[in-house]
Amino acid sequence: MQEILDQLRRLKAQRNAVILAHNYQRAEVQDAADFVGDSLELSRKAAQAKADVILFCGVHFMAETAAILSPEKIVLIPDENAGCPMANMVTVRELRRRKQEHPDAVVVCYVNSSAAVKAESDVCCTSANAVNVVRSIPAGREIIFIPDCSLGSYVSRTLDRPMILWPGFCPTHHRILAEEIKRLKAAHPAALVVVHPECTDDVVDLADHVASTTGILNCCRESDAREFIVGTEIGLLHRLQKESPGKTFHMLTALADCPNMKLNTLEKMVWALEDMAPRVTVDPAIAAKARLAIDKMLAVPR
Ligand code: CIZ
Ligand code: SF4
Repeated sequence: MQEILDQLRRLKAQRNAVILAHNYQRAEVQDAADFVGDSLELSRKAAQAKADVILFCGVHFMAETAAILSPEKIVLIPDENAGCPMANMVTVRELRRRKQEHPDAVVVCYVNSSAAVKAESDVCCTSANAVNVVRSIPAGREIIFIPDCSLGSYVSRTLDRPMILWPGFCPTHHRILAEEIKRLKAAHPAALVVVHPECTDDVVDLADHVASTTGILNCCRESDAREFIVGTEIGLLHRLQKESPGKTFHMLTALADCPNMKLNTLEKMVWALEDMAPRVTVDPAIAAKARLAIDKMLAVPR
């Protein structure tokens, strides 16, 4: 392990690279990174970094967002098969057809989507700002929310605002079951229940707090509670324990383990910097249009 970390450090200096890791990455990948965070935080870090190369340890759409925000940098991903099934649940063709059926609708696109789909959308959102993004759209305007029907439903119910939802979902978060919360809550009655809005409605309804990965980390760090029942991808446990030592975390299920996130390993990080591949690039015309939707999101007050 030490040998591989030394190799990584040497290659990082040689390539003038910055290593970014998503909150759901393997513990050792997170520990080897310069920054750990959610996809948008990481893309912003990438844009600010004075590096020539970004090694993005996450899934493909996240690396694409980094490439869109840093067109002058080389973006590498340790394993090019690290895709996101939810992002693959909407295609440009299907979206264009839906837009034709609702020509006046505003398309709000969760960042868990391809650059090409973002380019067909009006405004992006993350799980952290989805409620504010939708709130910023004038009442009366029809909204098509893609691709996550669970996040869409959470926003719609929070704001009491009907939206046209897309039938996409996160297979990992949908493994988290309401009955599991009830069982853990009975065993740990003092624990606070914190879940990600990619979970199903019945899970969200049982939570004390619904938040993005960064929101979950902040909530658990700042709360007076000592014990938490957490409903999200299990990779977050590493940062939760690191940032809130002494507190107890019950992850809702070990089955909420995203196989795509876990494809990135220390070995593949070394190979990527050695080979300068696999590279993630976005067609400039698509990147320019996708950037408009991302910038519109960034302009929404938090
Ligand atoms: O945008 C991200 O990083 C994802 C997928 C989740 C989150 O809540 O941070
Ligand atoms: Fe996609 Fe879900 Fe995996 Fe995130 S956890 S990359 S949304 S499948």
